This record gives sequence, C-alpha cells and structure tokens, in this order.
Amino acid sequence: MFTNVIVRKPCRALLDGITSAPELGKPDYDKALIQHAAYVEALKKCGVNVTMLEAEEEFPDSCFVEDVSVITRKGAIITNPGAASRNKEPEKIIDTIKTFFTDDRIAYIKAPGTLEGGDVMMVGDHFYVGRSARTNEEGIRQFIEILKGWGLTGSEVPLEKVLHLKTGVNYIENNNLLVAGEFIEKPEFADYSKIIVPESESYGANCIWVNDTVIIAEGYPSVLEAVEKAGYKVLIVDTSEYRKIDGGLSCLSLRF
Ligand code: CIR
Repeated sequence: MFTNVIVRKPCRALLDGITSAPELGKPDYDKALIQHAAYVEALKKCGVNVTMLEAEEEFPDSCFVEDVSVITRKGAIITNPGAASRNKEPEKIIDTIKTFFTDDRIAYIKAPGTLEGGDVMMVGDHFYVGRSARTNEEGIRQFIEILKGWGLTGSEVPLEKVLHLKTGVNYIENNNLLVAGEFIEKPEFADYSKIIVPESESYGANCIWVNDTVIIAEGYPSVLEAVEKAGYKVLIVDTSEYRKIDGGLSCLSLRF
C-alpha cells in the first residue's frame, strides 16, 4: 500500500526537456498543466496524500521527480542523475524527503556513480536496476550496498534500447509485469506473469500500480484491455505532452 505521493508542478522550461523524439514536437505547457492536474486527481482517487512541490524553472525536466530519489519502505536514496542538465536536480527534493525520513534513513548516490530513479523497479523488497546511459555500474554498486544495509536486495538489468528500465517494464503487483520490447525475453523476468505490450503500444507499458488501481496512459487500447482482464481497477490519464519529452506516468511521481 502507498500512503504518500510526491509530485512537482511542471515548469515553463518543460518545453526544453530532454527528448529522444523531437519529431513529436514541443509540449504544450497549458495542456501539460491540465494533464498534470488530472494525474494528481487520479492519484488522490487511489487514496494517497499528495505533496505538490513548486515548479523549478532552473530544471526543465524537474516534474519527473521519480528520477531524483528512490523511496523504499526502509529509507530514501537521493540519486545522482546521469543526464548533465538534471545532475543537480536532486538538491531540490532533499528538504521534502527530510519531512518524511530522518537523516539516518536518507542515503546518497555519489559521483562517479550515477543513477536515475526511472531505472529502478521495486518488487517488494527487491529492486531491479537498469544499467543505462543514465545509470552506471558504480551507481548500481552504491545503490545495492545501501539496500543491503537496510535488509533489502537489488540486481542489475542491462538495457540496450530504451531510456530507463521502466520505459519498458513495470511491476503492477500480484506477480504481474507489463513488458515491452527488449524486456519480453529477458531471463531476469522469466518467473513473472507477463502482460506483453505490442511494439505499437510500447509507451503504454509505463503504467503505475497505486493501491490496487492501475493508472494507464490514454490511447493504448491493448494495454487497457489486458490490465482490466487481469482484474485491476483502471484509471486513464492523458500524458501526451510528457511523452514528447520521454516522460510517462511513473516518472511524474514518487509513491511510498
Ligand atoms: C529525461 O530525459 O530525463 C526526461 N526528459 C524524461 C525523464 C523520464 N523519466 C523516467 O522515465 N523516469
């Protein structure tokens, strides 16, 4: 069960967020704000308390709070993002994290280690960590070391194609995993009950489980059908403006 969610209002500089898909165009800021408000409403429907942080114009991608911290049931890890324009972004979340955790329950990934929360997938007390262009070997080593100190475990998953681990694989509890692309065949995930997302809907694989409801992105009918068939309540949120800068449902919040 999650009790708390942290989100950050998108800033106007969102239009300059990092993107691998410039052909999708720039986000429309007003539309992004409306979508963000709908996202927050959906989260509230799942029974969580939402902490909304102020927009941070200095960091175009700062609404993607998932990347700057990983929150476990034992403590929070402040990350060290591999993307240069995001590297100092975690400083902006520390004060908020401190309202939830004492200093001995807050750990930090330090250079030369890099890690972004989008590369971390929590399955109970185990954390899969994608080794990506943003998260390096040293970052993963530090992360797993911190987890061990808290009685939790972690393991590395190499990525070849996608930005972050959760771009292509997401755990929705009850042993169910949504998988797309390179994650469909990965041996690490062989024992899960897999919902295979077709290539044409791969963006839709980034769903979030929040207290027995799965929030999914608008416009991915086979994902919707499969998640409903698996027995979940579903809420749909349009994330079209975030998709333009490689963002999705999981990146927009910290859930704990
Ligand atoms: C970035 O490239 O860092 C942002 N434009 C998108 C971050 C998406 N975050 C995530 O998948 N956790």
